[in-house]
This record gives sequence, structure tokens and C-alpha cells, in this order.
Amino acid sequence: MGGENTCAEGSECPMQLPPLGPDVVEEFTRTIYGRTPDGGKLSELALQSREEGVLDGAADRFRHRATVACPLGNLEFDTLLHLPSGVNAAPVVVILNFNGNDQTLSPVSGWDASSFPYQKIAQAGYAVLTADYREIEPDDPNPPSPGVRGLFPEETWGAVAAWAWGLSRLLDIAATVDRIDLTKTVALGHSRLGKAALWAGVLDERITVTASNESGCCGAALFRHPGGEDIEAITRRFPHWFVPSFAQYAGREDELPVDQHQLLASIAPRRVYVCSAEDDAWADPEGERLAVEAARPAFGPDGIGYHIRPGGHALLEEDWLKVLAF
Ligand code: GTR
Repeated sequence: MGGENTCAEGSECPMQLPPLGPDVVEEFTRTIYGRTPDGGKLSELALQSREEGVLDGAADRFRHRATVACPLGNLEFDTLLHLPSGVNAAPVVVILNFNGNDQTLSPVSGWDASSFPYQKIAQAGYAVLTADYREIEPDDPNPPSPGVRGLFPEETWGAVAAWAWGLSRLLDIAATVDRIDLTKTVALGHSRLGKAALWAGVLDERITVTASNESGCCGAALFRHPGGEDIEAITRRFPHWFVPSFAQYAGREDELPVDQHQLLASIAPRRVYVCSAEDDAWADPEGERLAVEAARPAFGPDGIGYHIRPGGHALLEEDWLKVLAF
């Protein structure tokens, strides 16, 4: 990180932003996402099924049951892996899904609409490793049974940080697969899971490209750009996503010690790609674009990318292909 300017030269920046640098990761930890504890070790990866040459021969498909040993017990979850056929060392995309691994094989609609165009991804030479985000941490302020946050003593971290932890565990799993090139890794997430992908990108240096799709408030969008979801709305509906004290900034965005261009810049020099959609006003596409512009000085010339496409809140094939092209 570095640079005094808050917006890239030539770009209009309508609001005053905190400057880039010095290191603000601790500030994000304390104020918004909470502290991710050390530990949580992959202890077992049991193969459940293996299908070769699926998707018209484009990929091999594997299902595993993963066990991660945590201080107060084991977390178990299922994973779904597609490896491109005939590739010895494939770059890998790690991504959490909303509705279960099998659902990624047949697209759903709604607020959590995510498509997984596995055949095209495999044809582009990429592996994809996914797990159900609810198996990492329930998306519930009062979960009937705790997720990973219940397996560490006295830690204060929100669910977004727990999902980010899950992405790191997917990388641990990817590291055990022969046909994956762990020097080329993409962490991708849509919406609330885009927020998690960005926080994972900050914390896990193994991630070479961090990509968020319509991640909005507490993701790629600037708090100080008015429009879309704000701190009052997000902490009222989703108090479990963040540290409890974050809610004190409701209606006081200008007093936050950080803003999200600094989050993006914290990932540099590793690369970042931000996807917006024109009709997704709740995720504030203009606030996302301005954050990218304000973060740009922290990156090399091709270090940060952005697109905005027509349409609404969904992870589309078009978004995937642009991330992979980046
Ligand atoms: C909305 C929430 C957003 C975004 C979205 C999603 O309800 O207000 O912050 O995360 O859900 O995850 O689809």
C-alpha cells in the first residue's frame, strides 16, 4: 500500500475518504469483521465419489467430506471439486455456495442466484472447489447449532469472517490435490459471500486473485458514498455478520475509521477484481466503482479490475468469464 491520494488521478471523487496506508487491517478487524483465530487444521479428506469425464468430457468431478480439527471439536463439511480434463496443474477457484453443492449443478434464482458454468470454466482450464456456506457457519443471528465460531474459545468474529475462514480451508483442501497449481488461486464470492471473499483476500496471502460479485455494503462499496444498503440496514438485519460494536456506526458512516477502498488496497500487491451490476442499486455499483478507483494507486497497472454489466443481483456466466479473463 502507499500513496496519499484518495482517488486515482483523473477520476472524480465526490467525497472525502480516509487515505490509503498505513496498514489498516487491524482497524478493519477491530471495527467490522472481528478477529479470525489461529488454528483449524484439515485433519481428514474422505473421498465420497469420483466421476471422470463429466460435462461432455470437460471435467472430472469429486466429492469429499472434509474434517477440520478446531480447539473445541471438529467441523465437518462436504466439498465438490471439478478438475479440467487433461490439465496437470490447473489454477483453482475457491467459492462458497448458498444452497448446497448439488444445487450448483442446477442454477437457482432469487437473492442468492448464482450460476456455476462448470463446463465453460473447465474449458478455460480452471478447477473449481466449492462448499455450502451454511456448513461453515449458519447464516442466522441465533443459529440452532453453532458453526465454526462455536469451535473456538472466546473469539469475537462475525459470520463474514467465518465464511472467509472457510475459503482458506478450501485452499488447504486444494493444496492436497495433485492436479491443482496452488500458485494460481482465485477466491470468488457473490453478495454476502463476496464480502467474505474480500476479507479472505486480505487475510490469506495464498490467494492470488480476489474477486467480489455485487458485494455491496461491507464488501467493495464505499460506506461514504450514499446509496444502497447502509450500516443501519445491514447491522439491523444481519447483526451476526460483524462484531457487535460495528452497529454503533449506524448513521455515522463519516466517523468510521476506515472505508472500503482501503480494504481493496490491503490486498495489494495481490490482484483484485470487482464486479457490479447496473440494476443492483442495493449493492451501490457506483460506490463499488469509486472504491476501485480510490484503491488503484496501491496496485500495479493491471492489479485491480472492474466491470459493470446490465442486469441485477446475480452471479452470471458473464461475471465468471470476466473474472477468469482477468
Ligand atoms: C442482502 C444484504 C446484502 C447482500 C445480499 C446477499 O439482503 O442486504 O448485504 O449481502 O443480501 O447476500 O445476497
